[in-house]
Amino acid sequence: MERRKFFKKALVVGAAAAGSTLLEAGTTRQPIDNRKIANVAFPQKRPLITYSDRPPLLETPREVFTNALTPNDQFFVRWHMPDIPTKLDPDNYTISVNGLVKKELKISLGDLKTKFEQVEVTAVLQCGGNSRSAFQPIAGGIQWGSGAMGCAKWKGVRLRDVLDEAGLKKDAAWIGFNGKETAAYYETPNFIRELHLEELDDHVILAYEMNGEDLPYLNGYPLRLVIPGTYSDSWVKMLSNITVTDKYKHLFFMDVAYRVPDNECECETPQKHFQPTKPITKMNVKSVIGYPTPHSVINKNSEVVIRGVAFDDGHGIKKVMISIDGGQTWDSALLDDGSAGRYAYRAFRYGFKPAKSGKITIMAKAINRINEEQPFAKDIKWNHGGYKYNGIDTVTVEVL
Ligand SMILES: Nc1nc2c(c(=O)[nH]1)N[C@H]1C(S)=C(S)[C@@H](COP(=O)(O)O)O[C@H]1N2
Ligand SMILES: [Mo]
Repeated sequence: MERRKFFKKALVVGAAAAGSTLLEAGTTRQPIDNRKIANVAFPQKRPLITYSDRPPLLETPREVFTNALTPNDQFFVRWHMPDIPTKLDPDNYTISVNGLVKKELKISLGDLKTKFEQVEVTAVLQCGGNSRSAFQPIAGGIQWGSGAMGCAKWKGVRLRDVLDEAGLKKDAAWIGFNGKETAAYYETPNFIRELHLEELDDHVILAYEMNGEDLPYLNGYPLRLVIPGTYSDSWVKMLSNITVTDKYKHLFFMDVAYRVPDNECECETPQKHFQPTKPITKMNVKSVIGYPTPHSVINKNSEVVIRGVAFDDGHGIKKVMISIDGGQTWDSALLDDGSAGRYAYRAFRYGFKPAKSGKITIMAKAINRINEEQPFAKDIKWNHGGYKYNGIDTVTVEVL
């Protein structure tokens, strides 16, 4: 029971990324829903919105979010380094657990699958920079639309069980997770994230399966960290080692990227950077409309069923409100039964018949069990990294 104390409920994870690096420079702003599906083939992926092919930066198109689970071959992809190891032999793959542990471990995939309890969790994986392109004025980083997210059923073993097997030494406080890929230039740091022991709970798993299949290569085959309720920037993919330390190590991806102002509104002005900053951790409440999209063909007097997904950090979604008149009046959508659990997408639907032709503006606003709700886009608080955008989702579509 002692160790339970380590795994207190609050998850605080860092975020990462974008703010900086080589890959993000030079991205241009494109309006949401008007991006290119590139003709580059990526292994195990159907065509996705492509920001870069090296490293792969692939976004899921909006229409996929009519489903409560995101298919593996349409799941978004984000890597920081251009070189991702390609020769991964599952039979010889091991992760090491070292540092302030009583017994150093080298665990094979086979050991993970047979010597530990197997657990499953359905959870949303969302980049902290998802929907960044909606920030006004433009915020730095990849100009993601709303598809830098997905929801999958993850299977693996509890991180806690693995750490227990190694046995933590008295001063253990931080856990570093290192991905297998290395940087192309020696100035570029490896992708390592650190979490404090107190940020971890029993829901945190080392996952080798996603929606009943091996993890796709680009989503971190053969093993990744899954931290339900938190932004995915710390869900380290293609895990190579777990290192336990007593002190926080200063690392690029912890200290520079994936941070927001450490003030009440987590906001700042484009003119001035607020200090200090803090890592982005728990996800805020959000919804995305999957149908209709701006490209949908909708006929007057036809039965239209608006569909989409809503989620938060695990409090759970209570309600999704829909407006078909640009936010003047609102009505409740029907929600799915919620049986996928509190970290999963809650799918919603709302039927209506457009009575006249012309443009209509459809909006979705999710409200969670502690009555947090999505703000109107005009009330969104701005930050330099363009993190945590959760404005009321809006789709304008032409009725013919
Ligand atoms: N090893 C490794 N893990 C990583 C990253 C990375 O660059 N390398 N990027 C992180 C970020 S910023 C995000 S948003 C998610 C993306 O996960 P996905 O590609 O499976 O969608 O992986 C995280 N884990
Ligand atoms: Mo990310």
